[in-house]
Order: sequence, then structure tokens, then C-alpha cells
Amino acid sequence: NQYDSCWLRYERVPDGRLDSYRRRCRHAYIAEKAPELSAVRDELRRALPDLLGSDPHLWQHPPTTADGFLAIGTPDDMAMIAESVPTDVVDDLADGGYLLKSVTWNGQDCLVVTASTDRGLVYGTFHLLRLLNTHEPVDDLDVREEPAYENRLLNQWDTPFHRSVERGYGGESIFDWERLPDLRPRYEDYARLLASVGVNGIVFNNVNTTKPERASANAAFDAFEGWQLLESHRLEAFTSLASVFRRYGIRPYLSVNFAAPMLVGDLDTADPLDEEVQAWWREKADEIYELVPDFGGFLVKADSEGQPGPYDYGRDHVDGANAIARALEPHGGRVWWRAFVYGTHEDRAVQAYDTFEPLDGDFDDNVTVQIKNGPIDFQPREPVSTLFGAMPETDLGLELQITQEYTGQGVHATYHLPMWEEIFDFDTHADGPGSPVHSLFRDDGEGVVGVGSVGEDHSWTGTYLAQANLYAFGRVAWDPEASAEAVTEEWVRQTFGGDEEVVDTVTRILHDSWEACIDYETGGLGLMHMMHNGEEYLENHYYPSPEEWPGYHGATEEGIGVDRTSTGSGYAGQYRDPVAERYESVEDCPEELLLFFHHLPWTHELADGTTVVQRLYDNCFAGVEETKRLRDEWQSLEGEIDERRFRHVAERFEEQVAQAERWRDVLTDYFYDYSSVADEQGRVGDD
Ligand code: BDP
Repeated sequence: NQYDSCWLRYERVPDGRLDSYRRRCRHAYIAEKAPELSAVRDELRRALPDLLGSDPHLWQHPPTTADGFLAIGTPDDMAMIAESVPTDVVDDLADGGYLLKSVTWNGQDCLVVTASTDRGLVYGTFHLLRLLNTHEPVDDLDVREEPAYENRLLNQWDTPFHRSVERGYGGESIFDWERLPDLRPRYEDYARLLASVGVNGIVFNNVNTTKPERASANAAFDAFEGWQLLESHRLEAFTSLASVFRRYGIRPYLSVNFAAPMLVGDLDTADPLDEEVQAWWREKADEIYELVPDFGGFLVKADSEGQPGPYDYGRDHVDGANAIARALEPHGGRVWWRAFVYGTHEDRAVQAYDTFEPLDGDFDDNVTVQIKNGPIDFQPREPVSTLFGAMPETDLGLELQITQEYTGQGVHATYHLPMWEEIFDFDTHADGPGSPVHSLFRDDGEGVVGVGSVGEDHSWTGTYLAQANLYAFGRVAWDPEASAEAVTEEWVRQTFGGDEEVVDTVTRILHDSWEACIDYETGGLGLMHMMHNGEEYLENHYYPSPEEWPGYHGATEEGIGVDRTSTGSGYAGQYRDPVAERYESVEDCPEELLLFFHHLPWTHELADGTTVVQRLYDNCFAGVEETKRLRDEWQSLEGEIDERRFRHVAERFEEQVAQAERWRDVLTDYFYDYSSVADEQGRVGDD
């Protein structure tokens, strides 16, 4: 195969299960009509021969000659299904929800996959194939599933025409806009991967739609920029791509440039209150919907890192977002407006809340404010954003980073699911105690967004283990309360097979990897942003270089950390009590975030009597030891999994250990240079 099948690798199931699977799945009766159902049929044709060892028989009416069969359709389309399942339960399912049920019909042993929408049938089918692929029993199935959030979106940070992916570590972009409308098989395979975990929307291009200022040195970016996708002659390419994803229930979106009326159109302003500007957006929206009736809408990065925005015209984010949203509104489209703004406040953490919270209630109904999980920028660990739960009158979206910009990029094994679990479980107290992050974003128009990671590499994600982050994103956006262990194990079984030793080992590696990365990259007390930032476009963000960022961690000869309490930037006070009180107080602030909220003497004693500087040393060393342990665990799999993937990951683990040591050495030297406090164990200090 030219590229990896990821978790959609279907292998022959063991004999013990084969009879029951064959009886219920070898014949499949599938409703005709929707494009999604042709995708379902194709997936069965792909999967069942490999799983069951023979081609499926596909029927357009209930097969009469078989002992049993699989039935996939809505109760409205298939009488057999209406007779077999409680139709009121099906009708009540949210869009995308589905039932899987083992039933006896006409004396036959059947499996029913049903839903109220065709998209739900796609998800139900993938769920069933997952069960077969992980050898779960299906004779007594009674599954009812519904997505927690209406919107589960992928944000590609692909730069069209240049085929690069900003922060993409899986090679160049899979999307070849120059050749579209010609399609590549890879598009469909990507849609399958996304649909199999419930993703229902994709933004095809980077949020940076004009070359960021910092890119001026790089001539390659002069040629083509993302805003050009809105040009009329390019919409054919977009229409073609949309048709692939539509079959899998995935709505297409575009990132747009706020100044598009000037760049794409020929107006001399993009002032959102100008009537010609508003008319331009309306006409553009009409033109797109004419071609792509299920178009999802626009994603906008405005007044952020050099992208144009409403501030250029003395307007605010509400004026900007609403002007564009009104053009989409008649078509049911939505604006996703990012809250990633900083630059005018000394402490960047306070700015998003300062800017957006006062605007609560003023955004139109079809605007969603899209907020990164933390106040800084996808750091290995951050406290959750103060905006969550703070704008009850506004639709909000949570933005997570699937790609590993700050967590070892395409090399390190750093699994993000434990981080996301921590974020989702955090109690915001937005509605009193018991208001975890996962309980937010549940209204229509809200949802969860992941910044993508795939590229042309064989592995799609730069390293095979990083596929787990893409998988976990979809699963957690579907059900943020699902057990992380179960999701991880499910991924491992589908990706590496069912050998228990392999399953346990890989699951453990993934599970422990995030804390290891935090330790060697930050020292584990809430410090962050210690990476190198070069002059070049897309600074690498990979190597350690703490001295570049004094403001982010506040090292002085006396101490370290940033005072974000009421005596400092006041960021802690943006949370609701008792969260604000907890972070305000040195004693109550959780140790893993201590130096994010407090500037403390190097010799400040932590709860167990260890000093701050000693803990930083210890954690940096522990992170490296842990990484070595994870590498050794991986080594123990030699011969247990295929050579290609084994060796690929093993090589990266060697590199990860070397990089972890480099982070440890640079960070501990940095702490020592400022503090002049020697490490108790003599590992750091003057030789
Ligand atoms: C930062 C990335 C940068 C993105 C920016 C964003 O370093 O490449 O353009 O976020 O989210 O994490 O807009």
C-alpha cells in the first residue's frame, strides 16, 4: 500500500468469532438512496472480505435465503427495520446518533444499524466494523450512541497550492489544489478515517490566509495564499473535494481572510459596516451555496498575528463576525470566529477574556467563538481558558491541537488524550459546582475543533504513534466522558492487532507519554513556552531555548514563575470562585500549575518540603528516565509487530531520548544560572 491504513486495517477475525460474524454480516441489506449509503456499501466491500474471508452479498431487499443478515438504513426507508427496533427511540436521536441491535426477524439472526439521519448510518457502520475488528461479541448487541456535541470539526492548517501544512509534521499537504477537481484516492481514505471516529466537518485551509508578517523572508509564500480559494474560478476545485467528504457526512468549510472583499473582490475597504462589503459577502456566500449546498461556513482568524480584522476599521469582533455571519445565515451556514488574540497586553494570558467576555450576547446566533484550550498556546500543560463558561449568551467552540507543535512534533511519542481528559474534566464552576468543561459546548452551534495533523507521509502523521492523537480526538469529541483507557486500547487493537502483550505495552506507553514530555520540556510546575523560536517562518518550536522568552516564565536571581494573581496580571481573577481563590493562593494552587500563577523564590518549599528549584531539577531528570523506560518498552515489541512500524517508532524513540536529554540539560542549566542553587544530587552545577 502506498500509505498506511491506520486504524482501518481489517484483518481476518479468529475462528471463535467467525461463525457468528458470518451468519449476521455476510449478507447485507442496505437502503438505496443517500450518497452516504454508497459509502457504507463501499466500506463493507472493503472490510468484510478481509475480516470474514469472503465477499459480502449486498441486497436491495431482505435476503430470504440466508440464516441471517445485516440491515442498514433508517426505519422510514426499510420496513424490516421499522419492525425490528423501537422507532420512537430512533426518531429521538440527535443528528449522527445511531442504534446497533441484534434482532431475530423472520426467523433469521440479524444485526440492525439504524439512525434517523444518513450520517448516523455511516457512524453506526464504522462502530460495527470496529466491534468486528476488535473481536467483540455481536450476538446480543444493544448499543445506542449519540454525539455529545453538534460540531466536531477538523481544522487543516494546510497552505493551498504550496502544499505545506503549518505545524504539520506528516509531510506535505495531501490536498493537491493544482490538480483538483481531479480526485486522489487519499481524499476518500482521509474522509473514511475522519468519519470512522465521528468527525462531521472539515476546514480545508490554514487560518493564516495571508502570509503572516513574520514570513516575509520566505518567497515561497508570495505565490499562493489561502484567501485565493474564494476566487470564483477556484470554487470548482472546492466543489469537487466537498463531494468526497459529503459521502461520509462531513461538511466542508473554508478559512477566509477578513479583507477578502478587497483581495478577492475589488472593493477598497473591508469595513464590516460598509454596505458594499456586506453585499460582497452575501454574493460570495450565495455563489458558494449554489455549488456546495451543504457548505458549513467560514473560519476566521482576525486581528491576530498579522491577519487583518475589524480593528483595521475601528470596529470590534462583533461587527466583524456578524457582517460575515449575516451572509451565511439564509443558507444555514456559520462563522467560526477565533478568540486567539494577543499582543497588546503585557501578560498575553489575560487578553482573550478581556477582549471577548464583554461582547457576550452581541454575536449573531450563527457565530461560534472558537477558543484554544488554554490561555497561551497549546503548551504541554496549561490551565483551561477563563472564557469557558464565561459567555453564556454566545456559542463557543473548544479548539484542541492534534498536531504536536509543542509536544515533540513528528518525532516524540506524546499522546494528547490524557491532556484532553484533564481539560474536559476541569470544573469551571460556570453554573455552580459540577460544571466541568465537557458539560459546556453542548448547545446547537457549539462544539469541539481539532487542529489537524495529517500529511503525505506513509504514516499520515509523521510517526505511527501520532495516529492515536487523531483517533482520540474524534472519539473524545464524540464522547468526552468515554474512558481514556478504553479509547486507547481500542485504537491499539485496531492498529496493531489483538495480541494482549502488544495491547498492554502500547497502551501503557501512550498513557504515560504526556507526563514524561511535560517533565523534560517544562520541569512540571506550570512553566511553559521555553522553546526555540527562530527568525525563519514557522519557527521550529522544537528545541529548548528558555532565555528567548523571559516574560513567559519570569526567571530572576530571586525566583521564577509569573505572578498572575491580583498582585500581578490578575489572570487568576478571571476564573469563577472557588477556582479563582484556589489559583490566587500559593498554598492551594495545584503544584503542576504553581509557577504559571505565582512568582516564587527558588527555595520556596513545596508541600513535601522539596524546594521549587530542586523539584524542577528532579522533574527534568525524571522525564528523561521515563522516556527511556518508554523506549525500552517499545523495544520489547520487536518481532511482535511488523518490522516497518516497529523500526520507524524505535528510531524516533532514540531521537526522543536524545532530545529529552537536551531539554533537560538546557532547562536545568538555565535554572541553575539564575538560582545558583546546586542540585542536591550533584547532577547540575559547575563542573
Ligand atoms: C500558534 C502557531 C501558529 C498558528 C497560531 C494560530 O505557532 O503557527 O498560526 O498558533 O493558532 O500555535 O493561529
